[in-house]
Amino acid sequence: GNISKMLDFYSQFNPSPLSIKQFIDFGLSACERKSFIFLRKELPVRLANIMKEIHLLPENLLKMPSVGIVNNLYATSFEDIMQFEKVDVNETTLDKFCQTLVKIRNRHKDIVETMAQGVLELKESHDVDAQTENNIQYFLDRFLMSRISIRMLINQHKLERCSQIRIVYVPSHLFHMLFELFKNSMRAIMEHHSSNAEYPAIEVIVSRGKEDICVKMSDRGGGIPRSQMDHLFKYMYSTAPRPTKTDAHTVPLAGYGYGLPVSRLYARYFHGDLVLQSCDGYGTDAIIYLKALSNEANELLPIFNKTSSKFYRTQVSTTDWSSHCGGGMATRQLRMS
Ligand code: W6P
Repeated sequence: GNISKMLDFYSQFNPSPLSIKQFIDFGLSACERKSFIFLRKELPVRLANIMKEIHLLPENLLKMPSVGIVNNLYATSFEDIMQFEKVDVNETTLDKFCQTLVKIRNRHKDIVETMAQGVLELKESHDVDAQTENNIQYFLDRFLMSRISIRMLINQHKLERCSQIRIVYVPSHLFHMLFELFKNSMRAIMEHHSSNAEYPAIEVIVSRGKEDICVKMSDRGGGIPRSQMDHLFKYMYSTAPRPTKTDAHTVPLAGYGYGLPVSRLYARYFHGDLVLQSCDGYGTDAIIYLKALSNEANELLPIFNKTSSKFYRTQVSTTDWSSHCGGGMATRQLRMS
């Protein structure tokens, strides 16, 4: 119907990445009207881009009830914003728009858990092959990054309305990343030194250079085997028991094992990164890299196009190098989060 036509229309546009400098300048000028004009186009573009991508997911996953829920929530929010496509801009419009954004933000509050649930539903009902797992990893990175960016836009619009300059990403994104890293280090230390009376401290170094701000956290928690390293960032590798609903609200994504991959997305969102380096038997370094310059800190956004859709159809290549390092590490399960 009409909505799918609008989806086709808006998904043709590429999202427009903003820099932190632009977010700050937007906030300084505090022009709610300008912000509205920008968002009533940009939000549908970002929603449509990721909604198109949802439809490319493996069919088995698309059929899962939780993925259906996610799909419908996105469609509803897209329709909500369509109401503002051609309206006159006045105080009433601005008020209504703001209320709509709050409604959308609340509607999508638990969508990461719902999507994670969908992946669990798939895991429990089907054998998941490497190709499917690869697709899901690719999709979730893009889906979650899209969500981070949409929430950033909504939060910034709200702040413009309520006050002077404030920027919302630094505190909440940084909190999420540090919380996750401290949690992992602390657990590793406690498990590695369980019989000792004293635990080695976590060492944190913060540096600022011309280009980068770095936060390095070093623990002596016994480290991680090199073969396990990649798994730490895999959504499908989470093996911890399912949390209760209440847990999910007190701790960022407790139990779904999305803590590290999502933390890395927060770092990458403004062209930073999060990397781990470990010495098996000794300890682990985690480094958060952030752009020091606000004009270099641009949003990194997924774009729906031929390249992205091709990814979902491309076989994972396993044949151009010999395999097998032995040890069966790929199937050994690691408790994360
Ligand atoms: C560990 C495992 C880990 C993951 C992320 C951050 C720190 C650490 N330390 O042993």
